[in-house]
Amino acid sequence: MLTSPGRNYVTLKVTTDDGIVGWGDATVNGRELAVASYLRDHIAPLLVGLDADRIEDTWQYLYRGVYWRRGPITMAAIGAVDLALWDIKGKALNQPVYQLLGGKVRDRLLAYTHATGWSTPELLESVDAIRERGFTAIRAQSGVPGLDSVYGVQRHRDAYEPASRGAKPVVEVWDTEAYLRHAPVMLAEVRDHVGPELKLLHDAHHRLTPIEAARLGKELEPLRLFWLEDVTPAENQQALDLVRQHTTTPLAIGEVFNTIWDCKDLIIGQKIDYVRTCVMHAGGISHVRRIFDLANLYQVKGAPHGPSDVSPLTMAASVHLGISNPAGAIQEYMGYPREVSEVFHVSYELVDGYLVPGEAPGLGVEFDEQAAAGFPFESAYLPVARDRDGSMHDW
Ligand code: GCO
Ligand code: MG
Repeated sequence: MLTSPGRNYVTLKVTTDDGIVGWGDATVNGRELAVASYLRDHIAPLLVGLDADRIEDTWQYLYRGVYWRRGPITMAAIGAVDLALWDIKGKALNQPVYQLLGGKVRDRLLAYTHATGWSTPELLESVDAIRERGFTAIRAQSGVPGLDSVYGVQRHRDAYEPASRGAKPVVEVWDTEAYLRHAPVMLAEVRDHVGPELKLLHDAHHRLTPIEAARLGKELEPLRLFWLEDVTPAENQQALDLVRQHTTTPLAIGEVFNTIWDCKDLIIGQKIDYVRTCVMHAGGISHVRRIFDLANLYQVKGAPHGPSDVSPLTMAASVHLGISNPAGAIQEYMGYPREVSEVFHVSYELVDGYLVPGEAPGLGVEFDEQAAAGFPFESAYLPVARDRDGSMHDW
């Protein structure tokens, strides 16, 4: 089902013969209809008659049994089925999913959220407000002098949403040099303001070349960032060799990856410190726990993507995995538009900057179909970025 409580979500409902309902998230921001069609037209007919108990076999059937493997749409669709089947198994056994994954290895899962301000004073205000909510890990993003729009910040607004409604993507103008002049100064002011203890994160959103990324990482070393995220476009993994040669700033990458094959070389080669693969976008709990287990061998930590554009069902799955897997280090918790809580009733909780899964059976998130119908889907896109000369840049 497609619904738009403040932003678009795709939700999968799986019902067993004995009436147990499992919910899965299948949201791919700006490509919602493609994944909805993949589920409705290509997966739903295959699920009829399968045994809902056989989560792993269903995963293998939908992944290995299909010639055209991988990719964001396919893997999100498989992820949605996987989430729904874990939800069903938990409900059938009357246990929260983290128990089925082996129980807790930590009492609570560290969370970080986004501070955003167009100017540095606005950003510092946002940082202070977030600290007051108890967070000890914060991602800081600001505007860049000379640019009208920048990833992670909304001018004249204190909330940020990456997608905007409309039939076409908004075009943003990007200037890497302006960003590289400003980001170190802005982050130094944040570090000065918060002192040494706060875990400070920053996202470069795939925009830099390897040498630009190396320079930024080196310049930021004195600020002791918790991590610097997505410095270069994720496809070119060799870029990280060069970045690593020049900086000890910890690197996080992986929100656009969708299988273990996308991150195994980075993990084994120890080219990253945090793997950010999203629990739903990479085939669900059944697959991402394998990524976590591989990462754990190499002291790489799991830090799943958790923006507002994956639904609370994915957030819950991340919390169940993170609390029960040794690799689970930190969870992104961007937060949701207000209306989301009318549609998704969650049992996980955010307490003093940490997430806890709650004891409801399954994933612990109920989807209110009636409420969802009150928020019809509206086409929305992520922006695109162009350089000052008009050529496309990585957004
Ligand atoms: C993050 C991400 C997101 C993405 C968004 C795209 O670190 O949370 O970079 O903000 O831009 O998920 O849909
Ligand atoms: Mg990111």
